[in-house]
Amino acid sequence: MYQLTRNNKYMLRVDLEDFEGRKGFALYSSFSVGCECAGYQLHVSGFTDGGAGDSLSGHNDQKFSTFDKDQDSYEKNCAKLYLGAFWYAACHYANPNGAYLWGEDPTHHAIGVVWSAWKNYAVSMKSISMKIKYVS
Ligand SMILES: [Ca+2]
Repeated sequence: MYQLTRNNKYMLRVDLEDFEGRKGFALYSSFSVGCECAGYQLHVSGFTDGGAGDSLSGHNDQKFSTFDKDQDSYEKNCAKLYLGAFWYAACHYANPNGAYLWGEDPTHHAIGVVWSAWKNYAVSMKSISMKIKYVS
């Protein structure tokens, strides 16, 4: 992703669908990912609401954290706490790589496929996709 986005400008579209068949999206006019040397840092800005709200701007400038590489700003490992891998801050507003929970499941806080601005932290999405498009 770094090689792809480092020299050119890309926009990002995040499409979401819940288990009731409702759909929403979020657009970002600028998206890029930094090099491994900088922890694959996320750069995202220019939000436009497509009904799903903004759950990604809060992750801007964060490094990518996984089970085996904690690069988030929280004292614990956000990837382990929320069963995902993402540009966690301390920890998340969205958790696209979280556990697939088939809708609402508050058993364990925020471990699902969460897009909190739209459905809060207890609801897991049926689908989420993040697509980038070349701008210039
Ligand atoms: Ca941490």
